[in-house]
Amino acid sequence: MEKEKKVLYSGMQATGLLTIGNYIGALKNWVNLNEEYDCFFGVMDLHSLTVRQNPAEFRKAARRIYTQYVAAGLDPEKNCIYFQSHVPAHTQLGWVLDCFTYMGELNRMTQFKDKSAKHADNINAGLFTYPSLMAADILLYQADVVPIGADQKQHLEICRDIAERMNNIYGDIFTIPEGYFPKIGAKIMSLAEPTKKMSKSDENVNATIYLVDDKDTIIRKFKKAVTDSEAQVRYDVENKPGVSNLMEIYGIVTEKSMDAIEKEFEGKGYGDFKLAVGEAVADALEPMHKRYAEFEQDKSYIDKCIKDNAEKASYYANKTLRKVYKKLGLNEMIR
Ligand code: ATP
Ligand code: LTN
Repeated sequence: MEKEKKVLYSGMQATGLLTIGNYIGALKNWVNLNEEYDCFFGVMDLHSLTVRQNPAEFRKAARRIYTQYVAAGLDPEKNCIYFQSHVPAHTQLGWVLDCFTYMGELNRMTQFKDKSAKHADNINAGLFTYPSLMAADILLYQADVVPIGADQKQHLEICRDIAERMNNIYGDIFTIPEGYFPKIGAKIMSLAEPTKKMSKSDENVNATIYLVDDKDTIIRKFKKAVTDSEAQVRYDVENKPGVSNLMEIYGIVTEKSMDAIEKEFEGKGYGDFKLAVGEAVADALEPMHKRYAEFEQDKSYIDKCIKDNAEKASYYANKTLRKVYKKLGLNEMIR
């Protein structure tokens, strides 16, 4: 790869409805990174197969996430945004990396333990080897930087270990990626249980603000958010997790500090505060809703982006894959 800029890689699983947690912790921070990095953002549909999906819903959800990336401001002409399944090199390298990943390493992954407990009737081999496919995603593009949430740290560590292991045996094959963790908004909490992460797979729809929610729904959900009985807007994560979470959300969308928010709501009740948070979030999401609706009206623009970027991603991915195959001693294809 012509490495004028450093390469950045990230992605999200392709299922469910994106939440403001995904937006604040990931998507929002991805916008404009393309000025500093060559950016690749995947819609990780193959990873989603580790859990059973309804085909029709899955197809729609993955496309919705792609469109939301673009509607949130990621320019598909400046960022390579693509479906993981459109680039076969991911599974091809994934297999190779499986052969360099130890069972003991995979056994330690907390996501594997959590998801096996949650889906006890479907503990499949894909769930177990999930991290080596994720390593392939990153290493195919020779990524330098990988912005991820704290929950993905262990997966990045295993990716680095696999890459170092192969570099030690075969010489320089892969760039060793660094994780990048957002400082604020790294963990938006559930509105119903503010000591738990807001998650798109939460069954309680009131716990979560989805990016597709309209203004009334957003305000209604914030009104229901769990707080405390002190009736004072004060930032104290330990003793007031609910209020502090709302303050963080409000602070991020309005760019106000926690001090400024405390002053703004001095002497006011939670009713006023929750309404203000709801309105601010709805206003922040409005431009995205507009753009999303436009893309839905005319699907051809997104179609073209999906096609062009799959080709672009394949070009870079295949280059790394050919290099790996060659280093490993696989015979080259005769053309
Ligand atoms: P699921 O519930 O399906 O596990 P999720 O909502 O936790 O999904 P992921 O697809 O695992 O979302 O994550 C996509 C990105 O969004 C990751 O970078 C992750 O760290 C970030 N993210 C997810 N939830 C939050 C949250 N509550 N606060 C901040 N960032 C989040
Ligand atoms: N495992 C991640 C999604 C993911 C990813 C990646 C993130 C798959 N491949 C490569 C960064 C880089 C998740 O569950 N959020």
